[in-house]
Amino acid sequence: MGKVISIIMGSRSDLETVSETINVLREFKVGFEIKVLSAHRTPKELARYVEEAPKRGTKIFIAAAGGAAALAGVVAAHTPLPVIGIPIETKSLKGLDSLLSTVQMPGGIPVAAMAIGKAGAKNAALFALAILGIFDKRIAGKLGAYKKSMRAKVLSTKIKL
Ligand code: RP5
Repeated sequence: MGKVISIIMGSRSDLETVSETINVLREFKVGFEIKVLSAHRTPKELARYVEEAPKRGTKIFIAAAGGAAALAGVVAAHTPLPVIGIPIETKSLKGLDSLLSTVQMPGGIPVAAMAIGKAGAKNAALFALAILGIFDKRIAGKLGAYKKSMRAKVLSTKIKL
């Protein structure tokens, strides 16, 4: 299958959050590549990377950034492939800044914006897998099993008061 998912982080400081994405992709044995590139600090290199990644096998981009988080939108501006955005939780505004910057895209340039922080990072991987699962029975089957085990875990919860 190769490295079908490309993860881009605005900064190395985003890695703690993005490790949630990586863990899920590893669990599902789906190949990915990961790169630090910023919409503001390295705009030209970002555009080049997004344009060249599909030649190496990228089918879906996941972009994680915090603050004035232009990253996912700029990635989407440079590719027709699906782009999933992770708004990183920030110290100053708790990630509301990142969320709004990621989700409020102009018509014509869609970004699938996830929740702020680690839940969003986990869901970015699961959402990418759901897209791949449309065409890949192995992934669809594993996703089904993942949800089944989550359901079983919730239903087996005992509360002792
Ligand atoms: C964003 O600015 C990055 O995605 C990161 O979340 C935030 C802060 O970056 P650093 O100053 O920690 O490098 O572009």
